[in-house]
Amino acid sequence: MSVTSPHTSRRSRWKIALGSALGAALIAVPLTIPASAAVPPPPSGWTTVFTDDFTGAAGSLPSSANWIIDTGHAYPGGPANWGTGEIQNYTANPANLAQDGAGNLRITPLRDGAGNWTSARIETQRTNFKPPAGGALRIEGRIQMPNVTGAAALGYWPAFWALGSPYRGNYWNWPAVGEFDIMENVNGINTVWGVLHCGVNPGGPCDETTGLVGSRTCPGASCQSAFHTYTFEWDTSVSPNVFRWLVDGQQFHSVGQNQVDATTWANMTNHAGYFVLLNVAIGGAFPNNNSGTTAPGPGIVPGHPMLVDYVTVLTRGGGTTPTTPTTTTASPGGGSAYGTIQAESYGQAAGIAKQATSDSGGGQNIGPAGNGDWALYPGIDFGTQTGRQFQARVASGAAGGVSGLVEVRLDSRSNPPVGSFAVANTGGWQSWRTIPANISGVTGKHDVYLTFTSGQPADFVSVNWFTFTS
Ligand SMILES: [Ca+2]
Repeated sequence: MSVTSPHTSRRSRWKIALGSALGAALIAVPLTIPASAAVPPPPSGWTTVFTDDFTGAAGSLPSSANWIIDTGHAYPGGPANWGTGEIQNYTANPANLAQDGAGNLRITPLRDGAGNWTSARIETQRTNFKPPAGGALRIEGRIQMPNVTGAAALGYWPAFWALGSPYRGNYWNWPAVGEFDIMENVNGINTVWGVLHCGVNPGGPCDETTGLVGSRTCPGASCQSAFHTYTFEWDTSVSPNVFRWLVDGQQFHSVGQNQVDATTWANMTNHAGYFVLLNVAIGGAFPNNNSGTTAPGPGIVPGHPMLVDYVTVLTRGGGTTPTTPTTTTASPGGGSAYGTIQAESYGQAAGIAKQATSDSGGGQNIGPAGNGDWALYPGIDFGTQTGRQFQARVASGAAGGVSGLVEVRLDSRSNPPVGSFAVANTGGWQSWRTIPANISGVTGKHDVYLTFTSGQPADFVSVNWFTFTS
């Protein structure tokens, strides 16, 4: 998925086949590949860092601890039509997005009686998927594309992909932050496209808005008629470093570090990492350019889901970098989660300074903060309503390529974050913006920790205040 301007060059691989295909009878063909499989154990030397097997109850949404559900026609403040010209409205309706009770997630495009399209798009809460230093990262999904071809498929655009973490909350820094299209497909063609987007748009080292593209037909059964395993690897254990794209274990595309300039490579690899997305778009630049028509075509048939058996992320090699913060004094804290919580009101903190803020409202902010720093706000009350979003007022004068995560954890710094967002330079250490992030539903009273995580040693964020909404 190119996220800003329309693709211009991925065109004319396929012409609409009107006629004979339309008259063909529907024939039920038994699947020879299991519809759902357990996530395979990590190969020797690899460690699983994220996995979702989508084994929830039929009709249930995917885990909110793992996934953010994107809705509407754009990110708040982001490019219209998700930057691609796609026409559908994304929803959190189980008709568009649900586990099937048989081990798969289904993303189903639908069209209502007025001709309006809906579908779904999700992205991982985590934005820090990257290889450990000197190691490798693997992002893998077992997916069956919407099982529809020909004129009935003209306008379908399923995708399994990843975006650089600084995109979240900014939305205007593409393609410098990097985009890995692990699996893209349009118009029901028996082809998987793998794409790297990077650098500047248009043109640049990644030939935007096309990107650096590889493709092939699916091995064995078609991409549409069967599950296939789509894999992306980022290998820093070899020189030059390399990105690889595979389908069913067969490599079909690669881009080496020596194929782009050093600054471009650094800008897409030196931030906190990537988040993973799954969606089925309808219409937009890629299906248009590929067909030479305006998608969706008149013969499109809604209701064919993309099935996702699992998504898993693995790393190999490198070492972990434990953080060993030191604490300062405690205070009683308390207060409502839904009021404005001044960042400098923390009870305990590590690596945090208070300073006068020039943000509206004045007072103080905390920071700059960097990897391993944290602040504790004890006894924050979410009450009986369910807190589902976190917003923080942040600023960053971090150097180019430096970014990190602002994370919310409850009751212990060793608990996994309930939500997070990525921050890179906002224009200066007193250039403030409010960034939202979903959190998994929270009720009751908790000790709230803000924790700061980055792959770089430099400080990356200051915080003026934060709040929660239900
Ligand atoms: Ca599964």
